[in-house]
Amino acid sequence: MDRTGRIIKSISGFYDVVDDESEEIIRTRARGNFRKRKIKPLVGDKVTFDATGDLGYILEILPRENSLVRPPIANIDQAIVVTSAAEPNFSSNLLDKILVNIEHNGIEPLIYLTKSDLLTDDKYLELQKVLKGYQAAGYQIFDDQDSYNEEQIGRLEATFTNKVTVFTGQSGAGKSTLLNHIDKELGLATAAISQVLNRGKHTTRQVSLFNIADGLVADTPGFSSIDLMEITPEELPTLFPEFLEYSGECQFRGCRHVNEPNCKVKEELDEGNIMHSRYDDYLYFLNEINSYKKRY
Ligand SMILES: Nc1nc2c(ncn2[C@@H]2O[C@H](COP(=O)(O)OP(=O)(O)OP(=O)(O)O)[C@@H](O)[C@H]2O)c(=O)[nH]1
Ligand SMILES: [Mg+2]
Ligand SMILES: [Zn+2]
Repeated sequence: MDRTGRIIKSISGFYDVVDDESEEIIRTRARGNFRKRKIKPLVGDKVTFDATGDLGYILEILPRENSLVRPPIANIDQAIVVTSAAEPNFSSNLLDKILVNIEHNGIEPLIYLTKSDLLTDDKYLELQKVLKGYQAAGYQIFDDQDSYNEEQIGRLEATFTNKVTVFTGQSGAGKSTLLNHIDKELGLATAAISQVLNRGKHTTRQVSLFNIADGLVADTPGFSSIDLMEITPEELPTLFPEFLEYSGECQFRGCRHVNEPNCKVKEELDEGNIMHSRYDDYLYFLNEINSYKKRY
């Protein structure tokens, strides 16, 4: 009989699958007809497979709840957006872009600040105020000046239970380092960003899922930029949870909150209840998405 399991790792054409029943890890290949059908198995995929010999074969990929392109992973419940205060410097534009992409896929984002030990106390307090704005917008934040504060790490770990969690964010933000602090046995490779820039490649090269705190947690390769190719101008305002809170009170249904009269979102912006940096990024992304349309 076919067995079922989940892909936890992909290494040059092979997929390691954990059997749902025995919890045994079996190395498999994808059936030849996947390529013909242009289907590529992803880490996180639930599959049926057959393993009579040394090597198993993935027979079928079960329907995906969701999937991300960057990082490539499927069936995720929540994303920890690892955001560095320095090296690389904090960028609200990049953070907002990452959040919009995650929201687009119906995944819950949490924001975890790293490297604020490299800031002066004044700069840290300034950044903390910005992050409190994200908290008010509806995001859970982890912003201790010591990224590895035990109480905070415990609070993060408690969110992993019975979920699939992906660590994502810029290359060098500290995803693998944070995971090594959570589970001392992982021993994931990490590197200072000066070395990464010299080598011109990312330290983590593949997506892998680990068992932590009764959940599955993925380390992934970071990125330096992402795009908004999959998002339409109509969808964009719905990916800012704090806009959604007020958009029902805009005069026009489908209000884009740009130049429309009696726009509640713009009123709340003027009242200081919506962050200017988030609204500015919204306009910036809207412009970017409209410019893709012109090109294609
Ligand atoms: N001072 C300080 N350094 C940190 C902190 N977190 C990570 N680092 C350092 O930042 C560098 C990059 O960390 P990594 O964990 O390799 O970053 P990554 O996000 O996994 O990077 P990729 O795998 O390329 O995506 C390492 O030298 C870490 O020691 C922090 O909170 N404070
Ligand atoms: Mg890494
Ligand atoms: Zn509006």
